[in-house]
Amino acid sequence: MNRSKSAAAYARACQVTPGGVNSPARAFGAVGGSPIVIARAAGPYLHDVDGNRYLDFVGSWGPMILGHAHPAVVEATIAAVRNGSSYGAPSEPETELAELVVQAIPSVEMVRFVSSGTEATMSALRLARGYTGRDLVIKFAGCYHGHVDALLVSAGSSALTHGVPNSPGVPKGCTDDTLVLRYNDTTALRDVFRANGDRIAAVILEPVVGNMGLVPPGEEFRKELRALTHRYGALLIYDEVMTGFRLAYGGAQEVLGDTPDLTTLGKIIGGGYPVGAYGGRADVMKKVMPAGPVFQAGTLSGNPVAMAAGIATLKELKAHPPYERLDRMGADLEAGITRAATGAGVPFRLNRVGSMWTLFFTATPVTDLDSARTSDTKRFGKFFWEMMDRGVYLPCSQFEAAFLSAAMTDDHVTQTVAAAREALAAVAAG
Ligand code: HOZ
Repeated sequence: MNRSKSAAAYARACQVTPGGVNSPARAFGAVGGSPIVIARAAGPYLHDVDGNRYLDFVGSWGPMILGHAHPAVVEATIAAVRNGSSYGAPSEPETELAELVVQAIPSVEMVRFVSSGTEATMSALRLARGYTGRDLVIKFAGCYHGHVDALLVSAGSSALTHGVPNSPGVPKGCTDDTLVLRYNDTTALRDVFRANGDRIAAVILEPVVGNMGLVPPGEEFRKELRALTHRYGALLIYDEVMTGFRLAYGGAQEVLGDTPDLTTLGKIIGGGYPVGAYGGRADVMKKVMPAGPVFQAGTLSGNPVAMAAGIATLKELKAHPPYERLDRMGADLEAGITRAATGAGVPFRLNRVGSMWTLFFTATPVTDLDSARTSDTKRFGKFFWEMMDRGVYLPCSQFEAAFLSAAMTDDHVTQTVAAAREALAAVAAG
């Protein structure tokens, strides 16, 4: 495949932008080579500046569940922008999207829109601390909650991919109140609550992790999280920036049957535009300014064009729920890749929940960051490029989740399995 125009465009970007990208997850640092530069996207496909077409399993890292340039979303945003692109004053689409979110997720009684997932988790954390009057927060190694200072400790996603799970520039004071535990480690959770329970403001986690690769939660772990936070008066925050409206219309918490106190959202609720949100129990949300004393603000929060894209996306998901079909296609993909990897003799674990999945190059069950790190990332890099050469675009890191979109069909799954069969044979050959 000729990627010379992408290489030139990337080299040009590197002159004026650090590392040539506006977010490190895109930089291909973990798989070698330079990123493809995108010219356009439609349905299940990305098209690069060289004219190559790729079946897209990244979907902008999650938002594009309907596929790219879905007609309903395109029409809604064009109509919205004709009415002006930002007001800095209340508008009805903000309330309409809030109502859709509140109807979809029973634990979310009120919601506040922001402009990114990072802002959502940062604000949820401040609110939890303001509400409880406590400072300590528990996070889990390998979970990623955006680039919030207090949570940039043992972080997943591109922080992990690029080897800086604890970034320079984060003052020690910002993370002194952050306790980091192993994901799925119920015993450690009990111990920490026993020692510090009355000082813990919140526990934040991805209820299904996407940011160390896909890692599901254990049943006992989840039950204990809810029980301990209740017992000690701490808030349970589900970071559903990736899983919200992805694993089900009501997110991971619908699938798991859980009721967190606060939920953070992003990605899908913006339909491909910059939107984040945090919401939850009304008594907690009423502490947010101007209803309450906890300050949080944003000029572009509730932006009307982004709201229109979010509304169109959620309405489409509600009218034509793709979740069963996505899960079935995910199961077919899982079965096909499992057969291919077994046939190739490559040690692997394939984790999947609904339309999110990760192929780990390890024989160890992947349940937390340490087990994720047993993956052979060189093999992953080889697999990634072999798939690229066969027109399949996967996340460019072992420590990310891949996403199916509703624009994909059974034929796309069959094509991907065929590509994986060849790619895994090449990986096995070394
Ligand atoms: N939160 C995204 C998935 N892990 C990464 C997106 C980015 O950093 O650009």
